Amino acid sequence: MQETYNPAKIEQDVQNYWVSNNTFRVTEDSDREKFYCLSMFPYPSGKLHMGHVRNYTIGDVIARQQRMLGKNVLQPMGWDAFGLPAEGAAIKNNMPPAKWTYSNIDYMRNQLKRLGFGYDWSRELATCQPDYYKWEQWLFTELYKRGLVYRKSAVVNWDPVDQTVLANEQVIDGRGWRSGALVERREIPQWFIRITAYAEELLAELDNLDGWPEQVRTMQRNWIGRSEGVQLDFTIPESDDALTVFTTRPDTLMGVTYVAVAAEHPLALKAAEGNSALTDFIDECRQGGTSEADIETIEKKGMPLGLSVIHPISGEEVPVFAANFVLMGYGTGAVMAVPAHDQRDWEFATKYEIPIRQVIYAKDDGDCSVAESAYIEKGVLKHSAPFDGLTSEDAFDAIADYLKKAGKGGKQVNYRLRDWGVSRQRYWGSPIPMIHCEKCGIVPVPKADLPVVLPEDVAFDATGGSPIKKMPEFSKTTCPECGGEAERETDTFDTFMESSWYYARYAYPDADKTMLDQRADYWLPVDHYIGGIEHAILHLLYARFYHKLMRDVGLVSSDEPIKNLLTQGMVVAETYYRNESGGGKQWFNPAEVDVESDDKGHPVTAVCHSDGQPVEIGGIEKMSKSKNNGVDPQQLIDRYGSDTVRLYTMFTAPPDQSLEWSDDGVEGAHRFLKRLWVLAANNAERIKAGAG
Ligand code: OV8
Ligand code: ZN
Repeated sequence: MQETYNPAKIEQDVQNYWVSNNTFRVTEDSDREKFYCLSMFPYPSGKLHMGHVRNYTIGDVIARQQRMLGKNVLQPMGWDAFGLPAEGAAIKNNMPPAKWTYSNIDYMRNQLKRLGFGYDWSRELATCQPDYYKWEQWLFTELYKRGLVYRKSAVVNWDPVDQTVLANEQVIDGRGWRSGALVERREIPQWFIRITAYAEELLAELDNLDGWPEQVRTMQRNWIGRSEGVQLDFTIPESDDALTVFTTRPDTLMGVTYVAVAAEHPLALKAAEGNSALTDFIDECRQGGTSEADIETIEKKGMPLGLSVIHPISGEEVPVFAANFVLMGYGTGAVMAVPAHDQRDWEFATKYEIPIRQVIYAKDDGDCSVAESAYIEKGVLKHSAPFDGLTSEDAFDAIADYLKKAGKGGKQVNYRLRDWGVSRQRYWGSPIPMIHCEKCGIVPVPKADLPVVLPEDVAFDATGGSPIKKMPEFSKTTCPECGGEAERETDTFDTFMESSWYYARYAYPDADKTMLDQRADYWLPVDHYIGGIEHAILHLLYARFYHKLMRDVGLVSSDEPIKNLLTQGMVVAETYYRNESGGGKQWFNPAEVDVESDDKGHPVTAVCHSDGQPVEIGGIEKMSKSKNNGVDPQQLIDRYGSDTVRLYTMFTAPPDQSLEWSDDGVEGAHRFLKRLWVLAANNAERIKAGAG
């Protein structure tokens, strides 16, 4: 044993030993207790960041402990390889996304190996490989046959200058990321998977996931958002149609003073014919992004359609407004408005001088005035004949019954959860395996013709639009049913499609006959899953949903994919900047500044060492490119070795809490390992004897 600590040599020797002995390779063994330890697989974005190092170190420690307990431990690794960043890089570097992706994978795989994580590399997968995405294409066609997949118009962000659809993250302050043009909302046909058919089960089983943080379960519950309410119809005069709305507060029904519909609502479009002010307003409403956050932050605006609908109980005429905060894709595209008892409605009514009619009063005669703001509490009904005197709770049932008897509505359970829109008008993703035939309509690609392979050798033009949308070699095909000329779907899947089932495919990564086999049932569910809290809702909900879909087509027998979940905390660090003349900020990496700290270790002053001039201290934030406060793990590995980096990340903070970066802490971890090494080297004989 050497006397000085030489991590580069030790780590290399040990890693070579692991490779030649297949130390981490595992097979199914029904005589041993299995343990499946999984860390969220990375996007191959270029190189590892500290968040990855932390995630994978935590996972490796758990895996190692379980191995020491004698279990048959599976710990795999792979690549979440599709997605928008590869397209951005392709445009910037004039390189096809596939090439960029595969070269990043090679670099990052080496980094993971250098960090010494105990992965079974024989199971490695990359989601951009046709033999991987083939199976989600196949599942999609199966779901289509079962009525769980459908196509319907939905709004997208449209860049009128680049003439292309933008992803939500490409819309910045309502403008296109490349062109800077005001983004418009456009409706185009898109593919959906009916996750709402599983809403009840996805919600109910959260109660059994006792190995999950309560916080994550609460977030999923809120996202699914089950609410009990009433659906009811306002009749449209001189028409057979009704305007249907859903409300969780039927007790306030007699206080409705207007109804608001989406700008794209058929009623609004009809009213706009020959009404130029309304047409202009509808056009204006089309501007701005489509995300929920975009809608929440816009200034609420509306315009009367110049028509009324009939209140289902009072028979009064109620004016209809088009409003920019009501979206066609959400519910029925229409909402009843009760300004006295809903704050948003109150503000809207005040702005447009619509009457505010109070119908709920405090039970205890307390203050319930609606002069300054809405009164949103429950209470007792007034001005609501024939329901006067009822409590809100009793009125719920009474009004629901009344509507039911009148054939104008009734109780309904509603979910906030929407069906999962899986089509993206982007290039770097799995092609959606559908064919459009003029004669036969939509025809799924037959299993024998799968996968529909995404062409990898492509060039992007200046607009950044998807190249396969302009490639007849890709889109022209023949109809599997009638043999006539047909068009392929050129949209691709949301990348959450790939990450929703990769955990199962690791059990069976090289299979080419079926999506999964009984090996998946040996390894599943994942015993411990480790990843960032940013995936608390979408990824983890889609993974649960996919698992149930795979169960229902007979591929797995468990109900839930993940037994225990650990959401790791962020890696955070101090930020440093200078104000620029244009109002922006220039951010300095912690490695570029010298800091004076007070006796508690808090930085007091900082100077940039290249020019000796001061920089501002910006506070502690998540390590990120935009604030330039990231510490490159590779530099630390080169300088101290992997064990120092791993030891430091494990000892500095509990896994689920944020880890505040400290260079001194890394030094300390390194000194500790050096001392430990010397201690062991000096006592090598005694240790050997003791162990023997
Ligand atoms: C810093 N491919 C997806 C993904 O998130 C996962 C898939 C299952 C949907 C790092 C950042 C400072 C975690 C992340 C994830 C994993 C892979 C990052 C946590 C945020 N963070 N903390 N500190 N640099 N891929 O490549 O982005 O949540 O668990 O590792 O991350 S990823
Ligand atoms: Zn046909």
